[in-house]
Amino acid sequence: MRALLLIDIQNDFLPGGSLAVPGGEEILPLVNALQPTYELVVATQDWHPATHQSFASQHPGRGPFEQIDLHGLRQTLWPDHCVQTTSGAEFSAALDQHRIEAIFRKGTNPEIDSYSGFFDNGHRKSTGLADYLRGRGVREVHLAGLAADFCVNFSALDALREGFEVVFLQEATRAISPDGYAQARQELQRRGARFGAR
Ligand code: VGL
Ligand code: ZN
Repeated sequence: MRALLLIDIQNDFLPGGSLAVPGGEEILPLVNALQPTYELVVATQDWHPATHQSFASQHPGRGPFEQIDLHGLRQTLWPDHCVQTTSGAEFSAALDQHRIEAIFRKGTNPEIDSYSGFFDNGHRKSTGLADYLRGRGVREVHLAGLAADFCVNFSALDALREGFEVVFLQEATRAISPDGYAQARQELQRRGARFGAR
């Protein structure tokens, strides 16, 4: 069976948010229209403590979008975003939530970032999402949400690694960087992800 994964459709990634993805709000009508066509809808939620080390604010002298080494991993520094229990971390009020059966939170460990809904960026800890999906009989995962070049991309890569068929719903995502997205797309296609509408 097929599941729809809604990645990080949260206020901070939408207009007025601290890390707004260009055009992010444009996906909402499509995401809502798609949901009833899937047997299972699952969401991820970026959920950082205020001291998360991916925040530029935690590194004096550094600014957002600079790169640093964080415990051996390359880390892009971000504006503070999706801080636990703040309105920026909430799902968009325009997102229909009534069909979402489970929410997987990520990015809770302040020392490591977590773009994928399946694992942290070092693949050290699983969120349990892959086992949950398998337990529900899912074989095919369709992805939508924000941002195409970060959390949707890394979730798609991990879904492939976990052996799921992967469909990247490109009309239902938007990217932070067009170049980053073009590269991500090539790699995903090389690994067998399909792109397009459902
Ligand atoms: C994301 C950057 C930092 C995303 C999350 O959801 O794509 N990007 N945290
Ligand atoms: Zn984040």
